[in-house]
Amino acid sequence: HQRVFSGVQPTGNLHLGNYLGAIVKFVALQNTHDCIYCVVDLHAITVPQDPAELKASIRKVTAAYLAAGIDATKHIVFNQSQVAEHAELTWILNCVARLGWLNRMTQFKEKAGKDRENVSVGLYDYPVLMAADIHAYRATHVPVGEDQKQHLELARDIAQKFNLDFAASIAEHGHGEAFFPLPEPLIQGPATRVMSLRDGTKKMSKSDPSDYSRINLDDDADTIAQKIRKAKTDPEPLPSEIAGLAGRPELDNLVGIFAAVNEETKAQVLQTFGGANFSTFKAALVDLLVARLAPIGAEMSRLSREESYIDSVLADGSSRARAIAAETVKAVKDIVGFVR
Ligand code: AQP
Repeated sequence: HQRVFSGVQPTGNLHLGNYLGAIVKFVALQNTHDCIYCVVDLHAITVPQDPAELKASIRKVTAAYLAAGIDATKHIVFNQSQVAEHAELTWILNCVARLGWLNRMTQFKEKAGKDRENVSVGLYDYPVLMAADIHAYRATHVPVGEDQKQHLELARDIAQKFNLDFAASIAEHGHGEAFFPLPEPLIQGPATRVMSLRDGTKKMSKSDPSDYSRINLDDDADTIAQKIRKAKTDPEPLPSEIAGLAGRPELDNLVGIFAAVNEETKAQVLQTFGGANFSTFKAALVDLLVARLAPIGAEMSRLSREESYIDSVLADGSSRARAIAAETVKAVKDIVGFVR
């Protein structure tokens, strides 16, 4: 049985990186898989959050999921904190994961920065909570951006160690040779790592202080046009071969964005625009982005006035998610040897 799980943190405005790296894939997978899409609010509080803003962000990410085309009736959309099994399974997996594995996580090193003594224990444990998210549903496929690849590998290592450590008990309880599947990361296409519009070496991110570094999903047409016009570039025209993107990270990024939105390869984009100057290419990119994002932004703004509807989607999704996660946690407790 194939099951997809993924999530987005409610930590601010969703941007084009989240959209192309993750949400577009969430939408496509609905045709072939059972999908569970989570708003990972427990992950969000690994760094300080204002309570009122957190609540608004949870609803906003939910609205973005629905506006982008996720069907919450055929699949499951919910927020993590409403399913206690995520936290419960995290504890058990904390006792499977090794300190040495977590010490190698580069996202922790980046986010903790120099103030390592002063970040939350939760920030350090973030990848184990992510493993629990996936394993609570025994998910087989996880669509994510490139930046989450290392965390996915950790989730596989945890599953594998659990399966090995408890192999006898797993068999004894009728689960065969392995209890947790090793989840496959789905990281494909020309925009698995969308970069800042101001600096082609930095990832586009919610926490970048400059709003000009990113396109938000609910930016209006004028804002999108202005941000793309101001996006950093170089003075040369576009190359017609992919090799010509080397050493031009800002150009590479814009070509990747164009390719992802237009559902073609970077090589195809360069066949069309090779030799063109930036103003021509940027104008075409603006048209493409506006056509794609305007309906999503409009629907997000409509849904922002439907708070009780959003909350009911999350409540319904949470109860369906809980039913699956509860079965997993019961089985895990039996395997580990708890009395219940
Ligand atoms: N720049 C990106 N390009 C491609 N994919 C991206 N993702 C994030 N940024 C990019 C993918 O979006 C999904 C949800 O991300 P998240 O919100 O859970 O985590 P994040 O990576 O912490 O997002 P940000 O914007 O970078 O937030 P801050 O600034 O707080 O660190 C994930 O699948 C992620 O890979």
